[in-house]
Amino acid sequence: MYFSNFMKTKLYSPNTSSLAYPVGTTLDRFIKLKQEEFQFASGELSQLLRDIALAAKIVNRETNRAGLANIGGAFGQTNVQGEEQQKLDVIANIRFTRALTKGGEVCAIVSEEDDEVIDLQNGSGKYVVAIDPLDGSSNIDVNISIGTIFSIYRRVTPIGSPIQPEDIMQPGNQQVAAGYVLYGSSTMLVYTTGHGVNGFTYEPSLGEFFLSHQNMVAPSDGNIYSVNEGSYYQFEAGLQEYIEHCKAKFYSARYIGSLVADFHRNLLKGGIYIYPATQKSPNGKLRLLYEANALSFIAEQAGGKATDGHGRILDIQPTALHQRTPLFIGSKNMVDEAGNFLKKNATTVARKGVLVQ
Ligand code: FDP
Repeated sequence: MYFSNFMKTKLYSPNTSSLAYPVGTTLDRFIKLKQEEFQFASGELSQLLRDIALAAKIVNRETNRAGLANIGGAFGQTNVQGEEQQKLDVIANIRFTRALTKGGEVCAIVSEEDDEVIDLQNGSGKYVVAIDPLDGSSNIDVNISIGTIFSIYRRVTPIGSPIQPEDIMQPGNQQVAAGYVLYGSSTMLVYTTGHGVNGFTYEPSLGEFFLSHQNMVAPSDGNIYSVNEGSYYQFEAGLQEYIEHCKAKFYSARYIGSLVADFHRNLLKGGIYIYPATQKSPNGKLRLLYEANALSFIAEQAGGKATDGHGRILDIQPTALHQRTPLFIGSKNMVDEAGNFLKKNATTVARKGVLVQ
């Protein structure tokens, strides 16, 4: 009896999906195995993903010691090489730009930290990267999770010719890969190449990302809503109604104020993240090219949804480099429901009557 119970609990039951990529699969190996699945893949995208992972490890290291650097008073001063010590978001920008430049696969970078496109003058680079090197930067000083968000596009003009606006201003539905790094209680890299979403957890003592979340799937429903309710009176009527609806259903309010962290939690647990149009920011706050597009691609690949409250984020044709967009993202049914509230109340005046579109 004891033996058979023991056997019941201890018997190894093979999980066929995890057999393909067993525990212990490093990001490098995973990328290589995936590359072999695509006919004619040249390996450049794989190398580009590795470059990003390498920069992420360095930023992870810098993030972990940022507090100490502050205590030591080194920040804002010069280091031994006489270089100015810089804030973490600037450091992250330098790390990623350097990795992407040296890698050789990229011809241009759009970064939150740079006003203009960085033209790498790389005749052989066929990819364009849009990146927010360190998102949620207002959380750095208080030890709360922050992230990196990236989108990868194939340039549309011939390789070797000068970069053109159409190489840069591509809608999100043209992304060939996108991902984020979450510097949280553990550091994770999550990415998609349009064939599902996979997550890797960083093992600092080994210096490797290991596959930990294979084929991530966003629950189609959830009970978490994430929005800065401090701006409630600046929201349009439909959104105010939707928030009341969330409360009436006893949903949990969870808002870190760090997009990657809020998005990641809702992706795993089911929920909706909203950064809407407000009176202060009529186009929302988040940037289309290097925040909304990447996370929307991931959300859709995981079975979730992303809109600007009305239409699909990935179909927005960008018109400006640092363009903003409202963002409703997460569990599909929740995003649909929020959209229905907006539609239904489009003509209703918001409580306190501040924002009517
Ligand atoms: P931050 O300004 O700290 O960089 O991307 C901008 C962002 O953070 C998001 O990460 C975050 O979700 C949002 O802004 C928070 O904005 P509010 O303070 O207006 O809620």
